[in-house]
Amino acid sequence: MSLLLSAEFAATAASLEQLPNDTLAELAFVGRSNAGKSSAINAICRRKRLAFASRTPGRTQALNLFALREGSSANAQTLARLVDTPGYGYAQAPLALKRQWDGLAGRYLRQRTSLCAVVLVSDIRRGLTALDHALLAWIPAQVPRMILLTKADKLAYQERLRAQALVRAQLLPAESGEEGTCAMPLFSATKHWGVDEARTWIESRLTARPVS
Ligand SMILES: Nc1nc2c(ncn2[C@@H]2O[C@H](COP(=O)(O)OP(=O)(O)OP(=O)(O)O)[C@@H](O)[C@H]2O)c(=O)[nH]1
Ligand SMILES: [Mg+2]
Repeated sequence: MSLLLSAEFAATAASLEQLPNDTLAELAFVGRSNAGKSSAINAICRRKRLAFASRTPGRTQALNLFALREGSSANAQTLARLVDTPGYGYAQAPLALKRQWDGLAGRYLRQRTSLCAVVLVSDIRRGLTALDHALLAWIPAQVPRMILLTKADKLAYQERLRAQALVRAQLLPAESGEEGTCAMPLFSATKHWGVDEARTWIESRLTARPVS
């Protein structure tokens, strides 16, 4: 069974100090406010309300951690974690909230040594924004990343392919990290498109990092 199907809510952290010890591999979902991060986590973990998704931008305001576990529930051992992060770029967010994002999700990306991969969730209709580029620059070079082009169901087939090609062209070479390539699956949480591809990519990155 896929490790991702064992996901359970583990903790919420409103500051880096509240995070559990930096020992298990963690994979973070990042992206603009309302892009579809929480919905993507639910689709990938095949759960309806593991991460809280909402039409209201700015819904996720802390780091939410989900434990991926092996074994029966009585003595299940946590092997790795998924992290849902607050979205950035919500135009109406007060400055204080924007600073809080920078201090929380931004610092998490730059400082968390157990970060083993990042999934950047991008609404396919928007392409990469200046904030997405800034975020990609923050991710340490050795950390692999994938760009989930979500809400692909909102575009017709040809438009989807055009948008995907545009994002590929927008991506600067350094933004792919040391892996040199960046997977960019077309994704839809509602139609379950790209879910298997995302799951395979995530699992291979989580298991590539030895658990200390
Ligand atoms: N049609 C469609 N709607 C989606 C998809 N993914 C997410 N949505 C909708 O987009 C809205 C935002 O989704 P969330 O998953 O809450 O987005 P988020 O990135 O977690 O948002 P914040 O936590 O506020 O940053 C919700 O109304 C979802 O139902 C998708 O693939 N297709
Ligand atoms: Mg969210």
